Amino acid sequence: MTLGEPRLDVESCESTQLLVDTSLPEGALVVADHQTAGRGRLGRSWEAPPGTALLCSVLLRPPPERAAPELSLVAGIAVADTIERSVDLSVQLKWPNDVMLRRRKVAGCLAEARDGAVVLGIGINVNQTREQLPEGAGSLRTLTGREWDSETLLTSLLRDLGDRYAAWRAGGLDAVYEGLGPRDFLRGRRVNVNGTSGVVTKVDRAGRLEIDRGHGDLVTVESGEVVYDR
Ligand code: BT5
Repeated sequence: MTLGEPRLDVESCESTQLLVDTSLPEGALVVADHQTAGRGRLGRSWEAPPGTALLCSVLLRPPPERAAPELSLVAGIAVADTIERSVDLSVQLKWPNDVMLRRRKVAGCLAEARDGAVVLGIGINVNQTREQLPEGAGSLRTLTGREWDSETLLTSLLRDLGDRYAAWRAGGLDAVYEGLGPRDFLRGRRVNVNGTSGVVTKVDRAGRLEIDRGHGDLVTVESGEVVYDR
């Protein structure tokens, strides 16, 4: 599926998520150089100095039989595809929506339902210096030692997201699982999610986190905040 048409480019906005007009066709894109109130999940913020990051939102209309929250995982897979091909380093996905490179968060994805559609936001740290990044974060620049062109990354991202989204539409998470399972950052790590503690065994084919509470006592978690041992 082709994503990115029509496209709106802005220098500055509160959040690209708010600029997506949900009456536009599927694939509509908003790209910003800077956000004054970039959003993460659960009311958190997403920060990047002007001109340093790839910040975009895409309008999607998933079919009713698909679980729309899975789109943040689908987006993470596409971001990982793009970064791996561009920088030639392997990328991990930290459930549910963080993209990790060399154990640092290099991108985040946010799927928000609006007017019966989904506004999918993606932020990739591209050219921030270490001083410009929050604790625990990395950028392609800090992690590879050179600067990267955001527009080239965006072209690649739209293609990868279009491919992964089309596969997911047709076959659900199972159809893109090979891009998720092997990249699982949390597998084997001791975590606490919403009060459940144990060792992560996997992200399952329904997109849930499976945790071993000890001696094979497995539980699955649909959503939540992961605290993990580094
Ligand atoms: C996310 O939320 O990771 C989803 C981020 C989505 C951002 C994109 S940018 C384009 C579009 N427009 C928006 O307004 N949003 C989307 P979450 O898992 O809640 O992570 C947020 C947390 O990550 C914050 O509380 C910080 O601790 C941390 N953080 C903030 N800015 C960051 C950055 N640039 N890099 C890495 N971590 C960051």
